[in-house]
Amino acid sequence: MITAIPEQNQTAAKEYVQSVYELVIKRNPYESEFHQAVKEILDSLVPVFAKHPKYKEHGILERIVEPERMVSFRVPWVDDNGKVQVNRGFRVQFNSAIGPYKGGLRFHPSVNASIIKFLGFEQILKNSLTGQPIGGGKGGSDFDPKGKSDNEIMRFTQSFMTELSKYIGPDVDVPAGDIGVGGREIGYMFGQYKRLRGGYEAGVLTGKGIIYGGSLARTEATGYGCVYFANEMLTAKGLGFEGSTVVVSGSGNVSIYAIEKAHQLGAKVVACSDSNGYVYDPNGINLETVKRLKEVERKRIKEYVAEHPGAVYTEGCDGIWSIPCDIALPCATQNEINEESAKLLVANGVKAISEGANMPSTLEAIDVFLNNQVLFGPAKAANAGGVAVSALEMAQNGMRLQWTFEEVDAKLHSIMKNIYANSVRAADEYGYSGNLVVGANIAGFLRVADAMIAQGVV
Ligand code: NDP
Ligand code: 2IT
Repeated sequence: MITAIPEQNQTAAKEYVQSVYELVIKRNPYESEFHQAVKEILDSLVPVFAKHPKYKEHGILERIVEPERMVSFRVPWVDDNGKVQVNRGFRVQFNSAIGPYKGGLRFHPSVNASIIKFLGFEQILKNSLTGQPIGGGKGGSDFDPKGKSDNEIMRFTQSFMTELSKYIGPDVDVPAGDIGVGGREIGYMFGQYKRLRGGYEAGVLTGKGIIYGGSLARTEATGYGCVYFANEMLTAKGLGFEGSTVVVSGSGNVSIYAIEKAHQLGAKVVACSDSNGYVYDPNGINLETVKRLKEVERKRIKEYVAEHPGAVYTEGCDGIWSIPCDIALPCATQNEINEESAKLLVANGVKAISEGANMPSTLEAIDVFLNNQVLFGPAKAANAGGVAVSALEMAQNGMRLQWTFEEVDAKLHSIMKNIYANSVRAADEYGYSGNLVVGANIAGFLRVADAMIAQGVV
């Protein structure tokens, strides 16, 4: 039910939220990605603070923007030439109001405190939206896995885990994968953690291999979930994937399974990319080729065209958004769609965007989509399927049993439907019908905020 909120409450809430945002900038200078994530969320929460003064009285905003803990550590390792290398490791334990810290680890040269904090901050509300008992965390390193041998990856991950192990545990903090961290890296980290602990704590990491405690459908979960979410938005408008043209950026874990599910639903995915460039295949992307090139051979997406002569490779990433499509699934990295790309997508008739990556659209790009009535599924809702199945992996580990692929997939599907329904409901209730950015932020926030109030000032 929409209840009218007095004008002066709105103004006061706006000023309050702005003052907390300014505090964040002052306290965390130069952290532009973190500022961006905080701005998007805080602006959405104005109607909540206008309606419910209790959240201000309990200092929820001031507390939620400050991580409970953040560690940064040295990761020394020796490369194949016998040379000592030093990387920097991070873990932010942002919020544990509704469960142990939960969130991925990213290995990419761009990783710094700002990127880890933006991801950790987003993760608080994303995890809350899943309805599962998981708090928000994130970590990673500026280590670049590209071009490294298997042995180098193992030595690095063992060194990384030697320090990280001091801060994590199945009831404390449960990392998983993200960019540059997949099954191989999780396996090496799990082995090292087990050796250090002297016990088999299966629930300490998720995304594990199926034979040693992993969940079926975790590999597929983020990509499938992103498509399930898009499908909810589309069917509500009488649209769907069947017969549509889709563009998916990236060609990693999230992209591959987004492409797979889009194909299963009868769409044609015509393009995908990596950090060097993109391929356009008017016949539809051959997913078996992409899987082999990326998951097995760890090659560049450019190699695709050698096997598919009808396809064209273009150097550079931005151009992928100039390809006309009905549905766009950005699944690579943050800020990959700027205002200009968003305008191009709109001009070419895009109907829906579902964000598989974290914060792939700039704030200006989001405005373009919302102002042009494009269906827009924000990352923390649309890509929550990965962490949701991670929480199902934790549950299976706790029970020492394994569900079938179909069981996990059915639970994932229903979680994505619930996230959509709850985001729609929150947007309606606070007077922002159709705006899932506001809806997802409010629905995610309320659960965490109420738990924080119940637990006192900690
Ligand atoms: P992967 O490492 O498997 O794949 C990442 C893909 O994105 C690769 O194709 C990579 O290209 C491309 N990419 C990475 N960095 C850049 C960059 N700076 N510019 C352009 N392209 C880039 O990672 P994931 O698929 O796991 O993650 C993709 C996105 O999804 C990230 O934003 C991540 O945070 C998010 N996400 C992941 C979840 C998961 O379960 N894995 C869950 C929820 C969100 P290249 O190979 O050239 O580096
Ligand atoms: O951004 C994310 O939600 C992830 N990388 C997945 C986190 C997880 O714990 O599965």
